[in-house]
Amino acid sequence: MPDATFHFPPDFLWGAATASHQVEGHNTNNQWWAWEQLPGRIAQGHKSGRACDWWENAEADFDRALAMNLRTLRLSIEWSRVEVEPGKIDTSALDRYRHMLRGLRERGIEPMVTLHHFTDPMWLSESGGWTSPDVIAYFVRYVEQVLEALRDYATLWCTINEPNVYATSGYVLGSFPPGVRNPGTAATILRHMLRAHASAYRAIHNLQPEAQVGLAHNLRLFDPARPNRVMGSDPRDRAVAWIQDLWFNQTTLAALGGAFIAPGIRPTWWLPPLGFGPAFGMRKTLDWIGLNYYTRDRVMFDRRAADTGYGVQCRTEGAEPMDGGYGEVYPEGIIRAIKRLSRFGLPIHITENGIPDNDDSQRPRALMLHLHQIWRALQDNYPVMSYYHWTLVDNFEWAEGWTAPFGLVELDPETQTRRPRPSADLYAAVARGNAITPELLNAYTPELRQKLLPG
Ligand code: IFM
Repeated sequence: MPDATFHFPPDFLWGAATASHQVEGHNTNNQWWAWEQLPGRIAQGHKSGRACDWWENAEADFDRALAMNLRTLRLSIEWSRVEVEPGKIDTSALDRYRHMLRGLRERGIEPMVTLHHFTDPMWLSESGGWTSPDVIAYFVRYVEQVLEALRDYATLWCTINEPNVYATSGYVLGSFPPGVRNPGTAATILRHMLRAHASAYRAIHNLQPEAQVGLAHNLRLFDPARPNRVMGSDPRDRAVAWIQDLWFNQTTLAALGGAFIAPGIRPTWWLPPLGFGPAFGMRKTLDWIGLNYYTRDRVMFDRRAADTGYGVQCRTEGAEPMDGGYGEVYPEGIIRAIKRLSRFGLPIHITENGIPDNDDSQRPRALMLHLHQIWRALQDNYPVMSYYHWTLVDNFEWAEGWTAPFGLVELDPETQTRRPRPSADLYAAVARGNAITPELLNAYTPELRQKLLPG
């Protein structure tokens, strides 16, 4: 008789992930705040406004995290609050962060601190943002200030969240500020972000030798859409899926592995415009790698879609779509992504995973299925250290505004009223028992229970 409970390792960390601009409120000094004021940029004209009011009272949500038995919380530092003008540090902002981190520690919650999560100070974006290599030194200068102020309260650092999403959304799709559509510039941005990560890695270790430093990569899977009797899948679809993966995943992963890096807009004579250059200084700049996993795309060749590498997304027949066109629920993808990242030979933190689902009709089941895949990965000895659910409380979802609620806890941003969704209870139960129990399987995924534990 198999053990009917799926246990996680005793030191496995259960957590939730957030980001400064999405939760703090009134982050008026960054490029996102300015972008939100422009008509037509954010769904339904929404604004971040007070967000989840964390600048005033993050501690009430820390209590909620504790009540859910979470042992870690991922939050980010807002560069635009810390460095209000070039070189001008606001020590009261650092005091507030110190207070937050101390508050987490007092609750027995280990902070994971992200240093850049999509937002830039206005002074930086007004001078071209990440297009100039000067940004690397600016970023390191800011990171050093943060380390000096906060190193007594955190050792788990995430340098940059999803450089691939920042570059793609802001400079290929144009859905994030500055709304540019220029793949060459996107490659430059990505290159500078990855170099900034490497420099920040070294700066952090200089100031805190025991630091554990990583980067969160959003790994979206790209699979060919149409089957082919002879070759398994349509070769044209396979080619475009490969191209999209090359840009979105492999460019970043290869650079982090020290192999090659996208050249950016000004290729030299020895570096062809669409080729890659050696990634000097990138090797050994990770103590762990972060996986943000949400979904996969089924990609079909379309000769009119030059902007997206001649690939368009299509629906998988029979797949369960997430709310708001966010893609399909594809839990098996998380184990594929874990396997891919395991090539680094480093600890893996699942730094984000979640689903937008206002009425919580899909989240409990999706959560269970993803956690079961992670459990499977652990059985195969993949070094997964933690799981951070995105997210604790509904927050400001960038271009989607408040229309894509990812929270375990529902939030009314007007009144700041919170109401735990059923999945909050489920997640609290998993974290409490450090396991998926047969009772939980029965309650949330009876078909999985039947498959795994028949009878
Ligand atoms: O809300 C975002 C987060 O800021 C970065 N990763 C994906 C999440 C959901 O879209």
